Amino acid sequence: MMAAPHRQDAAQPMIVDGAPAAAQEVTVGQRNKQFTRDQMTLKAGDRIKFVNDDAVAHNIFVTGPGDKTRNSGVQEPGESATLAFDAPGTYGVECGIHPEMRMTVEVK
Ligand SMILES: [Cu+2]
Repeated sequence: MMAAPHRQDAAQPMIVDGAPAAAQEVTVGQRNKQFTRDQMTLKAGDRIKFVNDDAVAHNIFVTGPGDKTRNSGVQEPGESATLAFDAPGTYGVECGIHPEMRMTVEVK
């Protein structure tokens, strides 16, 4: 049995079993012209912080679901870009500068 939701205001996120429905942020590196992960599963609302650990500039280009695309712009060495994944679905992530850099993000 789940505990009854503690609800003070309908606009507040519901708290179930005492755990806040907080979004998580995970870090993925860009190193040697590769992402440090090639696949990742997230919950809706989670974020990925992409950190450029390389000596060259990178970029984050995200496709899907649907026609939605996002582009982080250029990340110089040492810079990061944080993107939220709000809608469930399968996302393709690549570097617009090095198209061989790819990862897949599954959002549940
Ligand atoms: Cu790149």
